[in-house]
Amino acid sequence: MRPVYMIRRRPSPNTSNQLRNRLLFHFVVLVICGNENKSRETPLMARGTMVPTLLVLLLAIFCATTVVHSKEWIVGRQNGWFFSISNWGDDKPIKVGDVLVFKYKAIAHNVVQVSEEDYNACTVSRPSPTYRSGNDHIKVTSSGRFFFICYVKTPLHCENGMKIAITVQ
Ligand SMILES: [Cu+2]
Repeated sequence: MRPVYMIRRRPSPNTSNQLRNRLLFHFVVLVICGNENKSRETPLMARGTMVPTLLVLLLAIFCATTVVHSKEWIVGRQNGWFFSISNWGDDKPIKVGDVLVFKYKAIAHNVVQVSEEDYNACTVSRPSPTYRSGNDHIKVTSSGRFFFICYVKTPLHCENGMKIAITVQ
């Protein structure tokens, strides 16, 4: 960046006060309004838009960071939501804000969020959130233990390990 002021002559003593006042005045103007020279060099970046632009950039970075922090977990192994996966979640550091993704053949299975008792008994004893799309995205909004089973009965899939208990940190 070019220096704002170029003093070519050594000022004489009687003009030094005047010069100092001019410098002070211009310094104050620059602090309040931004760098005049710079705004002339970049006409698109009008004087006074620098601060709002920086704020928007910081906000965008903040939002991007927030998005990066939440993670999608595809529940199960290579077949997704399937039999014999009940220990899949044991070592997963699933956090509040993460998304559980249940992928399966919608005509063959479903996902029911149940209580711990129903999970252990492989039953649905009360109205429970039920997902059937075959590509269910369930966002975790609080910490604790969450229980899901497949409640399709030909034979009962839950009893063949199509059930999962997930601990959210
Ligand atoms: Cu099933």
